[in-house]
Amino acid sequence: MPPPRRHERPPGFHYDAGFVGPKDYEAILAWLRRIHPIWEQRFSTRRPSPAGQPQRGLLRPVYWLGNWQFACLDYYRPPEGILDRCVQAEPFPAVLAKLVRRIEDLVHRRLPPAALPEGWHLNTCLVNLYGDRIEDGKRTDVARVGEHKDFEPGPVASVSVGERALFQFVSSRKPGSRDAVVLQQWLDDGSLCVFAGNYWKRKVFHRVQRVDRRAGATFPFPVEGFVTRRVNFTFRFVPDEHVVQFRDLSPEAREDVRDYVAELAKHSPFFADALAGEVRAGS
Ligand SMILES: O=C(O)CCC(=O)C(=O)O
Repeated sequence: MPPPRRHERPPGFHYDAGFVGPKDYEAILAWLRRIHPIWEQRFSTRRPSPAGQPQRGLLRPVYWLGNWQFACLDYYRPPEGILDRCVQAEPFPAVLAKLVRRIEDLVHRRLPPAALPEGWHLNTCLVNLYGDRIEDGKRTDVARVGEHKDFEPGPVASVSVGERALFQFVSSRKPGSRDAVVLQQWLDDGSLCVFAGNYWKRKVFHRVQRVDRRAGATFPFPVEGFVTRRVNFTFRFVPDEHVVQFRDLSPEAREDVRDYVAELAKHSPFFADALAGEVRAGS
């Protein structure tokens, strides 16, 4: 698939380098200082991994809002993968709720109603930490994400803080392939990027190729063995009926994620209550 020329770029991509104003930026930093992101394993530690896919840790610590899609439950992938995947999580803090309202207004202004799935609203947020992993005193840059698609229906919006990142859309899944790049955009500190529609969501893949170090940005997360220099918030839509409370997961899925929920519960009243809810329900 040859890259589209600029004037014939399919609609549905929007970038705003200065989306987050200074007050909101400060409020985001204040909120980030309160959370405790976690490291997840890609697959369940209790069931065998899929054939040919060895167990591995994710490249970066994460935090989710609205609902948590634990990697070991394999993310939300309609039409088949919708049950037992999206676990109710903390609501958005005020500053992110405010940004989400602005993004939803922008999307409604720019896209015809027919381009949005029924009930579309941004109720899910993945907070990705990018930086260096430190293991046995050795520092490794793991600030990237390979080619993938986001399967939640409708537009996806991403807000970035910290060092800028090279974000690319590619037409093939060949790792690192350069000639497959159909669009690239540096995602600046405080920027918004929205992508929507068949071409950007379904036809091509997206990836984060690398993250700069020029600004010397770092975030003081209490995550052992990791130095963060960029944080990305990816907002998505999961139909509300597919989000379940922890206690309502199947027994098998609950076993898979209970240790993560217990870890989150150490610092989050929301997850402490979710854990207690399981006991209250006697399940
Ligand atoms: O960090 C980014 O800019 C993109 C993250 C991403 O691709 C994802 O969360 O699916």
